[in-house]
Amino acid sequence: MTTLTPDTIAHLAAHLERAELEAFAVDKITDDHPGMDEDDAYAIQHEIRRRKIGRGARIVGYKAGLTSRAKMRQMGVETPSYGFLADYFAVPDGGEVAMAELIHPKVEPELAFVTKAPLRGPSCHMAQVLAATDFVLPAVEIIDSRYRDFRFDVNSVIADNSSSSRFVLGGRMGRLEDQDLPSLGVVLEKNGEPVAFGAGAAVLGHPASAIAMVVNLLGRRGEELPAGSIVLSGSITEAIAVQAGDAVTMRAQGLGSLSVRFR
Ligand code: OOG
Ligand code: MG
Repeated sequence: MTTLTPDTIAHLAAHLERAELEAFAVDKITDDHPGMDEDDAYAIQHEIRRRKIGRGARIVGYKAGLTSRAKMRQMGVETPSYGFLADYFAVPDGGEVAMAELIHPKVEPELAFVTKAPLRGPSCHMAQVLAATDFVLPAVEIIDSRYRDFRFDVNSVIADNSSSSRFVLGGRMGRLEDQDLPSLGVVLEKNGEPVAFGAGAAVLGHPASAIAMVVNLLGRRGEELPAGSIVLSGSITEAIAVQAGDAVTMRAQGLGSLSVRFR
């Protein structure tokens, strides 16, 4: 049940999307709307998605957020969430991100699932996710909260598309038959120094659980996850802040590596 009026939802979506497109920080929206609930927050996020589609953007998939203890602890938010991924968020492996387009980005090592069959909630199980997965790939998500000082609560961050900003896929396609995802190790390096480490189990015990969670939350809104979607698992480690001049590499056990630079 939403508590905000359709006008307020549209206004807040326009406000947060402008902050994204013009790269400026804003106050968290729950300061002015303390009574808003999770349904309001997703309604705002979906209104941002609708605005982008209206301008010709394509939705290529979704991302799970706040699915590891490391992330929950870092952000002080304990509720996993999702956001959408638009086509222009994608950065090629080895590519460059212009700091001028972002506010205060951070990088996160994740696993991307690419689906070959549609998935529908509300009772999607991890096993169905595995059956519908074509392959997995290492991914670096670049998050960029539109909120001042990267500080928010659960409903503010959901409305802000769960801080989605850019993502990089790379490395090698992994077939699930060959993978032990909970024990798959990852290393994140910044300027050649290892800065964060983890294994797939950090994400809800098994990264496929995070994909099931996204499908079930989409199902609550009557939406299915189409075949051919990219879904990011959520960060395995805490997120690492980056600045102009930084180079970031993710290494994933058996799945190669990928890199991105910030200028
Ligand atoms: C929210 C998004 C979190 C992840 O992988 O956990 C996220 C945030 O921390 O800004 O993308
Ligand atoms: Mg993430």
